[in-house]
Formats: sequence, structure tokens, C-alpha cells
Amino acid sequence: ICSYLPTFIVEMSPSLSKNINFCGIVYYAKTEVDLSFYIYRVDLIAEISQLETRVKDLTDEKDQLQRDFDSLNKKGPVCFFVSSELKSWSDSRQYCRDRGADLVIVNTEEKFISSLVKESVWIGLSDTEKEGNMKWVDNSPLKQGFWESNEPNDAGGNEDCIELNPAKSVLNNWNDIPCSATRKWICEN
Ligand SMILES: [Ca+2]
Ligand SMILES: [Ca+2]
Repeated sequence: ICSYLPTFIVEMSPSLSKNINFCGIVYYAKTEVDLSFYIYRVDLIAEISQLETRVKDLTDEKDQLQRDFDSLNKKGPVCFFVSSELKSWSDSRQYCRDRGADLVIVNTEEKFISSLVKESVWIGLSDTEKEGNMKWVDNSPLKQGFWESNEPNDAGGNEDCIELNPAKSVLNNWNDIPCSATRKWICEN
């Protein structure tokens, strides 16, 4: 049966011939009617499995969007400002505060914030008060960080302010650098 099956199956279902060991699967088919049933069933199983993967991906995406939506909704309408100048972290912060805002606090909307910029920017996170104790500009402690690998490393004992670098992969694009470095920045109010 195995010797004639490949031709037969290619006629029945060309897409299956690439991925599935038909001979093993349909070996027990007794008649051509049975055989077509088996092939059809195998085809469906492959399709169902693809659809299940897709459903899982979409569910994950929906959950993330819901979290982003809830987090934005909690704050009410939010306005972001992306600078075109470069300033130190504290001068950037002062610029925002002078306009009734503050440097951006990044929670679940990390993907969205990263999409706003093309170059590195300051975000409202630092450990200037106590080394290793990352705090947002509203004094809340950091719950979830989206760090580059091996960051924050406080290189030279002098890295206390956090930049987001959109050139790095989203969800892993924060780094601590010296606060006196100059960067663009994002204000939020
Ligand atoms: Ca530090
Ligand atoms: Ca660093």
C-alpha cells in the first residue's frame, strides 16, 4: 500500500504531502472511500491546530490591549509631548514641570511609548535618591522594568537616570546612563 499511496495522496490533497507521513496515517484504510475520509480528517486536524495557535495569539494580544486600555482609561485622557531638543535628565524634567506635566511614567503602555519615538529619550525613572532603588517621578517604586539585557548596571557607579532606546527591542529597551547625558525626552500629563 505504501508504494502507491504517495501518488494517490498528491492527487487528493497536495498540501498534505509536504508535512505529514500519510502512509503511516492511512495505512489501516481499507477502501478508497475510507482513505479519502482519513485524508480529509488529517487535513482538518492540521487546520484546527493552526487555528488554535492563531486563537491563542489573538487572545494574548486582546488581553494586552485590554490592559493598555484599562491603564490609559484609569488616568483619563493623557497627553504626551516628545521633545526635539536634547537636555540632561533633570533639565528635561524641569521643562515638563514648567508646563504642568512631568517625565513619562511607563507602565503597561511600553509598546505604545516606544512607538512614539525614533531616538533615545529620558523617561521619568531614576535611582538618584538611593542606589538600586528605582523610583518614578511620582515617587512610586518600579514594579515592572523593560530593561535591555545586563541593565541596569550602574556603570562606573554613575548611572542613575533611565533612557528608553527605541532601536532596541520593545519590552527590552531601557538602560541606566549618567543623568548629565543629554537626550530627548517625553512629558506626560
Ligand atoms: Ca544607579
Ligand atoms: Ca547602564
